[in-house]
Amino acid sequence: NTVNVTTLSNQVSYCASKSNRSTYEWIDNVELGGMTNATGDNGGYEDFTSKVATLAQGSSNQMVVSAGFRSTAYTEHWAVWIDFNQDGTFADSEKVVSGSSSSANNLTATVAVPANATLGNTRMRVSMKYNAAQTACETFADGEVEDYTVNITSSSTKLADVRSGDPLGNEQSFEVMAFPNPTADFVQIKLTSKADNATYRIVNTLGRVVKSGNINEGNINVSKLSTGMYIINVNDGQKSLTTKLLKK
Ligand SMILES: [Ca+2]
Ligand SMILES: [Ca+2]
Ligand SMILES: [Ca+2]
Repeated sequence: NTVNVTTLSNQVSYCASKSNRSTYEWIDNVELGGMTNATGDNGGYEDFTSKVATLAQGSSNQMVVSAGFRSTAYTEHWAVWIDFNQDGTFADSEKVVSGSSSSANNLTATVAVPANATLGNTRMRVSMKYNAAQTACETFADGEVEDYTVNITSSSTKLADVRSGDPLGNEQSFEVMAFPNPTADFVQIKLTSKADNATYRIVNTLGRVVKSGNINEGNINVSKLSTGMYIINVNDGQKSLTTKLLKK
């Protein structure tokens, strides 16, 4: 009798991660290790593990990521993990890229491969989340997640390609801010998103709109409002953003 034994060496499964909405922002480009993948809105998650980036143990590699925006550009937080020890989990130490930007340009970052990374094919997760930093297994509101394959090789036969782009930075992230706050007479409303024609409504605790207009008008006179707490609701043409205002 013959017994055939099949060894499932790389049959690890990974946690799920996705966004619930990618209508307004999505990942539109990923480049690493000879692999390039320009895409559109993939519905919050896409399995691109048929795409393989080749990286050598101990090497330093230029990576490109890029956001696509429907119209308004928002601050997006980026994170990239590579499962270097092929154990099926993305450890904190396997996070190779992190940062934030509201640029739609190609953004560059450097990916360092440990000298003891396990050889062969493994998983890379590229995550872009609106307005806050993400974890590797998170389902979040807005943004996109794409999974790829990375082939770890023992030696580098060529230098890593040098891609053009802007360095991925660390942009401060808030949706909407009112200042000064508290205020007695005037307030200004500031967004991190680059909306051209955002409108605001100031709503009292009874839910009544006491003032409204376009945020580009500059100083908003609130001197006639009663003292107390208000909600400022901003519509940037796509999303509804809120913050609180205390009237002195
Ligand atoms: Ca995409
Ligand atoms: Ca791992
Ligand atoms: Ca882009």
